Amino acid sequence: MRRIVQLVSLVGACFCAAFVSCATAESTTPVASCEPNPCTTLNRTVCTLAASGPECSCDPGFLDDGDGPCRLEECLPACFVGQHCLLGSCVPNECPTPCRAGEICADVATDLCQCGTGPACPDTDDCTEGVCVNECTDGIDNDGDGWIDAADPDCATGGPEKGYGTTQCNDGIDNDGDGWIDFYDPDCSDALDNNESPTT
Ligand SMILES: [Ca+2]
Ligand SMILES: [Ca+2]
Ligand SMILES: [Ca+2]
Ligand SMILES: [Ca+2]
Repeated sequence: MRRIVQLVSLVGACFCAAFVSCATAESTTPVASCEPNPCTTLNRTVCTLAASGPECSCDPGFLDDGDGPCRLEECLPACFVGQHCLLGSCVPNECPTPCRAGEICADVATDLCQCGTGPACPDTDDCTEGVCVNECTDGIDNDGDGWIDAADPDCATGGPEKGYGTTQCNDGIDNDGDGWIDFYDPDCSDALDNNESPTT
């Protein structure tokens, strides 16, 4: 046994065996936990547990460009309202309550949506290129029922265009089987017409 211990000592290695004490083994074993957090370098305190042990990465808002300390993230030119800087690029904010199509999340903390530089649009309006446009004056069939703006019965009640109604000429069905539906059926005089069949 003495000869074995001497051999280990000669090669300068440390073999942990049942009959050999290995006082330095514990001190060279990687810390296998992020608790407590071993990452204490300024702006680099995010700990991730990898196979080789904890790895430290930059705090949110800081970048590791491979050239020394984590540096403050910045986007040049500065991001527009409704965006934030992420890994050097401007990306859209996402509010807790998703903003409507065309609107931007101006402030995540207060869940604030905007249409362009103005406030969020009322339900009757769409945000189009940063401007609130009333669905009943935009010249668009917003609900896809074929009837546009004033011709859509939904606009008679203030809008927005909400979809099909109950009359034969606004129900999405080819009631008379001639291949034409609602607005596209020449037998429909308007959306409130309740007879899609030809009149004789
Ligand atoms: Ca419309
Ligand atoms: Ca419509
Ligand atoms: Ca119909
Ligand atoms: Ca028809």
